[in-house]
Amino acid sequence: MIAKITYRLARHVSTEAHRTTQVRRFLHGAYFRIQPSIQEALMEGRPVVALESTIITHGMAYPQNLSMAREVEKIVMRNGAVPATIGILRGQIHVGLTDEELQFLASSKNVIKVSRRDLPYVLSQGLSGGTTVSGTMIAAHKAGIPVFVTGGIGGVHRGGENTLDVSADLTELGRTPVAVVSAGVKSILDIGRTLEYLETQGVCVAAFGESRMFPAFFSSQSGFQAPYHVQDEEEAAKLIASTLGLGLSSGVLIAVPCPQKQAASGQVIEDAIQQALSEARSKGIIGKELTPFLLRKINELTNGKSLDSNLALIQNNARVGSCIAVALSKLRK
Ligand code: PSU
Ligand code: MN
Repeated sequence: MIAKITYRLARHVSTEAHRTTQVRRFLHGAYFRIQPSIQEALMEGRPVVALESTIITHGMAYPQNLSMAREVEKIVMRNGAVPATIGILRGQIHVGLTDEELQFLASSKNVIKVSRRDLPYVLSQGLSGGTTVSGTMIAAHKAGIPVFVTGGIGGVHRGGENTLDVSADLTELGRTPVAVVSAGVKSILDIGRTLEYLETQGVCVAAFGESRMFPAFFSSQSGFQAPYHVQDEEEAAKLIASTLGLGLSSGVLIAVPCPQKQAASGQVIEDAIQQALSEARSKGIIGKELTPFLLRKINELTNGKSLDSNLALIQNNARVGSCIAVALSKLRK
């Protein structure tokens, strides 16, 4: 009996090994490249933080997008982790970008915003693009990076109960075991329905720090409570470790409230959001163009105030996310 089980196990392991070899071949082949320094860090069990690139290609204008991307990488390094900015160049997913590659993505006008559904087309056509939270989670998971930092994730758009405009970020969180550290979701979205949908998708959502409130990006108060709450990076790391340890296929959302100073400009930005939303409606802007349109418009209407807050938030998330990655790597040793 035991021999039979051992045999089955051995067969399973060897099929697994074969599959792993094949996957590796694929990973290092035409479609996927991990920067050697990042690969090394991963093999040594050092903390790595994944970073997205739609925020660079479609979330902010040049050259602020470039300085933001460079600064965020520096913050990750200063906090003891290795940054892995993820993007697509000429049909190949890159985990880790050189400064030249960052410059290219930041300054190109015709790169694509790439979520899960866009990946096959962009890769097969040899195109370049910025990966959204959804696209970046897929790449981070394939590379073996469990912690990913961004500004805000996509969600259920206002009116989404009729338009069905629900970001692929939410379904990705339901199917890919990566922890996303963000400042919650912007109030350009329907925050209540976004939280409901995350529950349906089986995503464990936790507010980070003192407050139990789910933050709304520019404001630390969304009016909604987060289902769970972690005090510090150690508790956050334990939460991620239990997800990975159980082999759950779903991800975790850690929502970090914005620093107090940024929350002050919250009302100004809230008014701009209302105006941007009504402009998007009257212009008939839908689909993947909607989020970039709203972000651009809000920045214009607030004379760059929203961009300043955006930058401060991302930097804060990068610091918190790196500390979580460091704490997680200690737990796994
Ligand atoms: N929210 C922001 N800034 C951003 C995005 C969202 O405040 O840059 C980007 C992220 O890359 C996110 C994507 O994954 O937009 C979501 O787009 P959509 O709503 O089309 O799913
Ligand atoms: Mn959408």
